[in-house]
Amino acid sequence: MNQLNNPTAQAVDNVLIYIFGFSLILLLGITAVSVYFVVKYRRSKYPEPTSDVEGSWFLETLWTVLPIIIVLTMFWYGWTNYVGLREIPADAMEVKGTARMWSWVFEYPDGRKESKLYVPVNKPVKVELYSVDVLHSFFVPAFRIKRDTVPGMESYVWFQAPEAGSYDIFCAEYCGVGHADMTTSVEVLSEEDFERWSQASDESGGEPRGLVVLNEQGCIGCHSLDGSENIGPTLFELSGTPRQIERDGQTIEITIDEDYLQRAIRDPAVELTKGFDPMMPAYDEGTISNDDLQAVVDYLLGKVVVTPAAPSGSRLLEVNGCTGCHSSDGSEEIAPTFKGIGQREVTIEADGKEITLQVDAEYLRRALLEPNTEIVKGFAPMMPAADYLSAEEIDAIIEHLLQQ
Ligand code: HEC
Ligand code: HEC
Ligand SMILES: [Cu+2]
Repeated sequence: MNQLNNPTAQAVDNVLIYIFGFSLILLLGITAVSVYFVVKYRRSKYPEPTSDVEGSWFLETLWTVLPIIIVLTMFWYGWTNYVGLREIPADAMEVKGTARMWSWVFEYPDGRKESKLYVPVNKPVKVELYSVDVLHSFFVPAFRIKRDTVPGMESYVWFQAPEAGSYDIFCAEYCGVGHADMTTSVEVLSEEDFERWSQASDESGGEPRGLVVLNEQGCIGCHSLDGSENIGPTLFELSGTPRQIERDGQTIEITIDEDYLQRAIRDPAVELTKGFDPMMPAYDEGTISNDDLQAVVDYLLGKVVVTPAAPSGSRLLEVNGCTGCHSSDGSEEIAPTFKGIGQREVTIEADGKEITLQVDAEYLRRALLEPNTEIVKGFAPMMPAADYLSAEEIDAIIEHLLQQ
């Protein structure tokens, strides 16, 4: 990988090469001299000691001072580069990285959560590290960064990715069943891609359906949404507004309501808004379905409150680490699989008794919030209580699981 612009990797590599280089020179040099003397002064040639050297101030000083200097340069070089690894550049972007059994979750300042770490290229990124349960260790070999996450303690690393691409993230803690499965990646995006990614309204938010239809059908080409008149009347604040319309050659006054709007879209030529030409095309059911028509009308009447869409269950399972222990393909290494969970009977152990029951919403709620009062038979009580989730998130997960 291109090491330019990869400051953390450069720092570590330089020190490694420096220390390793000196060690190699000393190893080879000392070994060579030893071998040379062993051969030269072998017993068959010199059965008795011949040297009468009393000592040499010069040599003794040299081989004391020189190694001290070399070792001190190693320390100095290592220390200054280590300090560089701990000093965050001022313009660094911050992401919170949380480890849990057995997955990573990355949380952005706007609250967005992802199971992969998305970052822009050539920008310093600070990852604040936390653990909610046991020791884990955040390790990205490509950037030569590794740091333990300790429950109850905050730590951090930083890096700057030199090229767009995907770089492995591992958990380097090996004392437990699942750390080795905690693999994910740093997804380095170009600046434009990252911009697009940040703006992409993920599952939450997004445009109301009515507005989407208005845009898709080209209504906005003739109608404004801000009060200004165009080829057609503005569609701003229509609810309860009086209108002069021409019907059968007569001008009458009406108040805009749902029925009127539906007629205005399905059969625009029948009632013309006074002062406008009959230019609006009719939109039949083949063009705009009844549902979409309703969405448009609701939107125009201001009935649509833009609320974030309900969080999607499958995404919640991923970003909250549930899929780190639970599979959806039927395999059961650490925990029961989610496959078919909505339809099955489960045998649980509670208060020392075994009970078999049908999985339903109530059972799932208990399994999520008090996982250790009823233990699924055959599994260890290792499930963490999901009490850090909001009520809506819990509902969304339960609904999603029941459909599995
Ligand atoms: C080619 C231009 C054009 C397009 C495209 C168009 N309209 Fe119109 N629309 C008009 C004109 C002109 C009028 C006024 C004359 C009339 O009532 O037919 C009008 C009237 C309306 C009215 C009645 C407004 C009022 O204040 O009385 C509604 C509602 C409306 N349009 C909705 C829509 C919707 C929804 C779409 C897209 C599905 C759409 N229009 C597409 C030109 C257009
Ligand atoms: C550390 C691993 C781990 C994590 C993380 C985890 N679980 Fe579990 N889960 C288990 C184990 C082990 C069991 C079975 C033992 C028990 O009942 O406590 C279980 C049981 C369950 C059950 C009951 C399953 C059944 O077959 O009756 C549900 C539902 C469940 N988990 C949902 C979740 C959800 C949702 C999340 C994420 C918010 C999650 N789990 C996170 C380990 C985990
Ligand atoms: Cu781990």
